[in-house]
Amino acid sequence: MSLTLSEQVAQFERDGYLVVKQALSKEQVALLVERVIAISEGFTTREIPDIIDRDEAFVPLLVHPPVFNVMRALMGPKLQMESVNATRIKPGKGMPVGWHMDSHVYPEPLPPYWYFPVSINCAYYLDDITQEKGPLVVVPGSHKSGANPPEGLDHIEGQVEVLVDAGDAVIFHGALWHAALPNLHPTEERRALYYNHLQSFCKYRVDNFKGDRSQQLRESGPFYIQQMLGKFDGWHEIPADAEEQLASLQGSK
Ligand SMILES: O=C(O)CCC(=O)C(=O)O
Repeated sequence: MSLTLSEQVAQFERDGYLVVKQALSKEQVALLVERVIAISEGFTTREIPDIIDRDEAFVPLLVHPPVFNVMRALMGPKLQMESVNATRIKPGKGMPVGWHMDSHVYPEPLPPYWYFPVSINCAYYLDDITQEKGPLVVVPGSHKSGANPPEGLDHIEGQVEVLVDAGDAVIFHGALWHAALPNLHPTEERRALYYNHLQSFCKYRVDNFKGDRSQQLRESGPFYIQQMLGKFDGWHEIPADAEEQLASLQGSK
């Protein structure tokens, strides 16, 4: 049974993460897998950065309704991207990620408001993520712990492995403790996209979105695409026709 928007928000507030089932259709997954394969040739790193500039197929997910609606309910209308990356982990490569938060590392003791302004990531999984494939592991509620996670990948009391199907998205708070287990599958790849969101007045990692497509969309794209690619400083007005533009953008996919 699917959750209402307010149930999704309540679950996110409690746990620090939320699974959006079937955020992508089978056709969308097939297309995105094809494009991830094409752009990842030559990469040996876990992350393939700045995918907006590598293929236009990644642009519509900037405002993809099943995720964008939740993000706006959580963070408000002045969102932008911090980064948009992909990963493609081939069989035998493993490539785990130890415990971390996506928000910046901060020296302890953490002050009460260290985690504001919040960033919220969305991982779209393009393959079924079984235990063997190396699931995302999270510690529910850790986004409110006011502490940094330990280093490494040791078991943490209460940790949850997030097993998802291809096309599912996982939205998670920038302060949530999380890790990714290695891909131990003998023959199958583990592919995902990461759309990390933050408030439009935050400008860290400004080296992202420097390519021709990003620059052109930021200068003359529809309002929400301009905003998502970091055009504004947060003082900007949201134009009266922004929602109309958004509806036609989302409807035209
Ligand atoms: O690949 C994953 O499941 C999560 C990767 C991760 O830890 C991150 O994007 O911060």
